[in-house]
Amino acid sequence: MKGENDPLAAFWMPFTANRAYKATPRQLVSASGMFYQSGDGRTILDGTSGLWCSNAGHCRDEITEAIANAAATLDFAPTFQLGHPLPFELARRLAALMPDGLDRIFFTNSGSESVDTALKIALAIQRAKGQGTRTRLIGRERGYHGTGFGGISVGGLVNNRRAFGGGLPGVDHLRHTHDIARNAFTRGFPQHGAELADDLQRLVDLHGAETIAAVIVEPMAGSTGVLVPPVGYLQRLREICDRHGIILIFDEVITAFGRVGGATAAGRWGVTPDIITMAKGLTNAAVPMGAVAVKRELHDAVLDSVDAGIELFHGYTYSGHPLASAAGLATLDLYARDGLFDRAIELGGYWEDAAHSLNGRRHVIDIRTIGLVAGIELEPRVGAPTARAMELFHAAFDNGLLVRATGDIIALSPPLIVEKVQIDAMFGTIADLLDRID
Ligand code: PXG
Ligand code: PLP
Repeated sequence: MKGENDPLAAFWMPFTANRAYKATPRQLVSASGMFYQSGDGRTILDGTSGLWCSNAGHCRDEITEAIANAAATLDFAPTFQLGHPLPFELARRLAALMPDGLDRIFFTNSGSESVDTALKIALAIQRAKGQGTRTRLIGRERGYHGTGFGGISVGGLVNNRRAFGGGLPGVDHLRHTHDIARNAFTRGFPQHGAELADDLQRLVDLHGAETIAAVIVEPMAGSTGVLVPPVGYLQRLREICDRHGIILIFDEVITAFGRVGGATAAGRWGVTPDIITMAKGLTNAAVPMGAVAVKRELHDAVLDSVDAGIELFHGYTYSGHPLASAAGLATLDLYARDGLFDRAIELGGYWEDAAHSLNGRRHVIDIRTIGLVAGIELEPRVGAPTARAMELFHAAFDNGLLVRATGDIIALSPPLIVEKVQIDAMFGTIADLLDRID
């Protein structure tokens, strides 16, 4: 705007307190491996893989080169009624990493688009199977499924919903599984709470199975503050879905690509959903891309439901974009070559011990760990919930460490290339800051 002299004003930043940020801007200007460089010339250890996404570490040469080659060879080509080689190849590679049977892949550009795509595919599947009365979608309290209208409807975070009207009709929610009273300071899966999956049976009894298309949950809820599923919980959800013809969607936007060990949480934890959503680590976040994996027989039901013509009226201009596909292929190569899906398994014990060493520190009311993820829950400051974690986030950044703050929880999810000394540095910095922050 004419006369405006704040160079930061024009960018309306996502999920940001814009006025506060612009009063004290903190910027990242370059990255390599485990580290960012800040605008004021400091080195910042990345404790969060960016936003849970740069799983192989930053600016990996193999990925950068693949993107550059793709850009110079075929900058863009439509995938509506045409095609180009890379997404076919990436889909095949991705299908091979998915749990058995989930080998049909739809490409999107983000986690939010993957969620909306998965919900629409679930509705299309039910209709194709002659179950057109099944239009209800079930999410879970404290769930995060991105910011599309579908995602916020099934999501369970009140701030993400309340400004935006009623959302999709006919949505209901399971209760969340967070229970500090019974499960505080658990390592791995909490013992208590499998019975919360019976909420799905309660909703079936309330609404009738013939109205319910799908249930969507994060196998581990990340954004809301690292909620690890209770022992047996996901298995029980699977059983109830099977009993009632409900499609089970795992939102693996965070958990896929090595975060909890293995290619997916579904594979690692031995519970197979019907649909998996992914994004983030798929391309190491170097180019935006998401994907949805669907069980072949469910995909086939949709294809077989029309005699000729388009089977699914859905897609994005950039579905299977050449640069993203190239980045995805290079990323999967890197994960395989360097054994990165094993890192969370190899380092899990060390990580867990390091995180739980904060047990007993001031303000800490719970610590949760799984794979290469940790959630450190702080006692909310009286009269100012979330302020303490936000202060710690800023102080950590100023002390050379990037963490995530969500509510009163500090979340950590470093690149899978993290070394033990860096793990020590992360929890050491946090320990010092906990002593210093009121
Ligand atoms: N589903 C899940 C489970 C997610 O974690 C999305 C969908 C949406 O993805 P996109 O690509 O549309 O943002 C996510 C994203 C955080 C944080 O700090 C988490 C996400 C995004 C930004 C911040 O926890 N998760
Ligand atoms: N809005 C308009 C006017 C469009 O023409 C299109 C795509 O052609 C879209 C939105 C959707 O964009 P995208 O395919 O990138 O999601």
